[in-house]
Amino acid sequence: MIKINNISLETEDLNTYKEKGYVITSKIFEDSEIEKLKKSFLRIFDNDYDRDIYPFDRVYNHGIDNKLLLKLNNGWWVNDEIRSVILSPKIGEIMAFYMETPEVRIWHDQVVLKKSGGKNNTGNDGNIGWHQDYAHWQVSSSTNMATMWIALQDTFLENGGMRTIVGSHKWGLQNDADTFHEKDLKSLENKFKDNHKWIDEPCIIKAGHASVHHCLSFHGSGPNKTNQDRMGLIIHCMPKGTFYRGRINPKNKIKLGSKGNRHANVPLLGPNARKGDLFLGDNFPVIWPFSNETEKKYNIKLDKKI
Ligand SMILES: O=C(O)CCC(=O)C(=O)O
Ligand SMILES: [Fe+2]
Repeated sequence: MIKINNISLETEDLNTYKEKGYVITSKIFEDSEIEKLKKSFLRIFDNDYDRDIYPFDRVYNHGIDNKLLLKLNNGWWVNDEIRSVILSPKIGEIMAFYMETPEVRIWHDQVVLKKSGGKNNTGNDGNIGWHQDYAHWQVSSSTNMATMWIALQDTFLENGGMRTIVGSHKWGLQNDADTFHEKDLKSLENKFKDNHKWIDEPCIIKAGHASVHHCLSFHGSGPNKTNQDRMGLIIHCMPKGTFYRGRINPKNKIKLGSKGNRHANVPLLGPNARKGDLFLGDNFPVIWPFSNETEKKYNIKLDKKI
């Protein structure tokens, strides 16, 4: 089990989140816990899993020859320490505060490791394109979803830390903004800037702290030019009542590339999934408010307030 600090939730921070579209939290994980999580990351990318289940998504490299970005969705399925973080009511309470909702469920997590590239790394391979998360999640009914990005080391521009476009969550959903996998930040900036103010601000996060960003906030990240890998544990959350919107363009054929209109979470609703179904059940755990059932159901010990 990973121990999680009790942090105080201040109105001032909520106001920052609402105004800028993101906020940096105080220290949630002590260094000892961060070290454990780093080991979990390395084990995951070594295909060393704690459970009989195997990953929801494959471990893959972005691009054809790219070994700079390693990513796995739903690390909580396969790694017990990550499971104890993702399901923790302490995380749930923080996310409930920012989404201003009485209930928080997990959409999915992401285990992301951006390899050290060294100071000569100016290439795009480790980049994550400017995108809006909700553009990838249009099957969901809620644009009030939010993400916690937990830094496992000091994270800043130089090691390819995440950057957000301040205030962009107020622009609404932009066309074709499901561009996480694109690499050319400059051309994406030109595509999305339009008449908006493009205020590119790095999320400077100390190890053990996290950022929380709104699902309509534009964000992306550049090359890691340090000699250390950059690791981030990412928790995407839904507020109370989030449901499946059904096929976005029911008349269109669903193709593998139909990105925002097609999401791997939908098959998790089962073969009878219908428009209006809540993203609920074992695949979408309720992490706030805490229920005594959770530890038994997911066979894990959680750090919780007593
Ligand atoms: O890790 C990054 O640089 C970006 C991650 C991201 O897109 C997210 O947390 O939603
Ligand atoms: Fe994102």
